[in-house]
Amino acid sequence: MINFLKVSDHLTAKQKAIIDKIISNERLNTNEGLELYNFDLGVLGILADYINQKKNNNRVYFNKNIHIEPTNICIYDCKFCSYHRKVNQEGSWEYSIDDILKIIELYKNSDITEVHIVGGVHPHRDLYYYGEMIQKIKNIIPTIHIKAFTAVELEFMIRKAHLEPEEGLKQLKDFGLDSIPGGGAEIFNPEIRKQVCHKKSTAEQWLKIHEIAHKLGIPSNATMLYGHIENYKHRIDHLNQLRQLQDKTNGFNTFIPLKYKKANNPLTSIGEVNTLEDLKNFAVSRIFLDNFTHLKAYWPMLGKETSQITLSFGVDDIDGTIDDSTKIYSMAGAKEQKPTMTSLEIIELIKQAGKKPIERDTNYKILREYN
Ligand code: V47
Ligand code: SF4
Repeated sequence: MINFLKVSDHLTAKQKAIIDKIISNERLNTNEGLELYNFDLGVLGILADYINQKKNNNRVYFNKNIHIEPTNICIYDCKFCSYHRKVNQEGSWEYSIDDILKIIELYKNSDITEVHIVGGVHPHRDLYYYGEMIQKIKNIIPTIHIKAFTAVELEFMIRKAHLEPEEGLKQLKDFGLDSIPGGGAEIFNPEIRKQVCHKKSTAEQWLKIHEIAHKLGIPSNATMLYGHIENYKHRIDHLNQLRQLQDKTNGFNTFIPLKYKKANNPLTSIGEVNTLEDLKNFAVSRIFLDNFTHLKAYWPMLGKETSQITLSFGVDDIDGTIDDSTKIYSMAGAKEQKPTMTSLEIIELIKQAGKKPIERDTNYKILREYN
């Protein structure tokens, strides 16, 4: 399948050399990674699919989860964020621990395997508050996997509790934290960070939290917010820093490119990148991140149709059934305003793409295969 590309007249010598490296399983350097963005989209798709098939065969994973956003109150004011509010500002909300436990009670006898908890960085809530929250969730459903708090939320709640990151993460693990979601990474480049999220955790802090978590046996995900003011160089630099940490720890489960959505935030006027750009970005990520097994398309944001197409561009995971409404994207104009998909719908969507649906747990243990 790949060999015909070697003789294609449409490829430059540089591109042919890159394809040779991919076929021989050699790592691409950052210049070669950058060159990937100049490839024809069809060629990129074939290369990304080739790598994905080697890593995951025809499998496409999903899980059964719920998302809870405890609050949109946040001390930061990221320019791409449509969701954050200050304390007492109109449109702010905060669920109490009891409110959250009432939601959890609804799922006591269901077959969800994961609770994903991400929200704003509340000025008055520290590690002990969130520790109590996750401990009480586990009291209600002891087998549930708690994937909670971005590195940015963690960095603040641990600092507020006057602890060092390692001690803080140890305590959260004891409270019941099982893994860490990938948010807060945005784009690691300091100049871009200064312009879009200048006050919050630095790239170094984000990477350090994940590194320590991995050392403590807490796996995590990684994200990249793309399609705003960054350029391709910033994206490859971001992927490279993730690849370096993964070499060191092997603690990342999956990489999730997050497409910037433009509604109701200060960056609105720059608009959104198109679907072809999304597909290119998924394919480049799949090819460059040779030490990540999984690549996730987050369907509530991309929409069901685009997510289905990404399955031919290196993606092997389309997240979960997400049995509630997550506001961080709907407020930014995400495709799915009320994101729910039943397992049957997800299975059908994967099968239509010619792939094999697999229900997984958070750490990619296979729970059920569908033919
Ligand atoms: O860090 C905020 C992003 C992230 C916008 O680990 C936006 O499985 C697009 O952590 N347009 C938080 N994105 C979400 C997150 C997450 C989501 C899905 C799966 C997982 C996982 C983690 O949301 C933030 C930021 O990058 N975000 N505003 C926006 N306007
Ligand atoms: Fe706060 Fe997260 Fe929004 Fe930034 S993206 S303002 S940290 S809620």
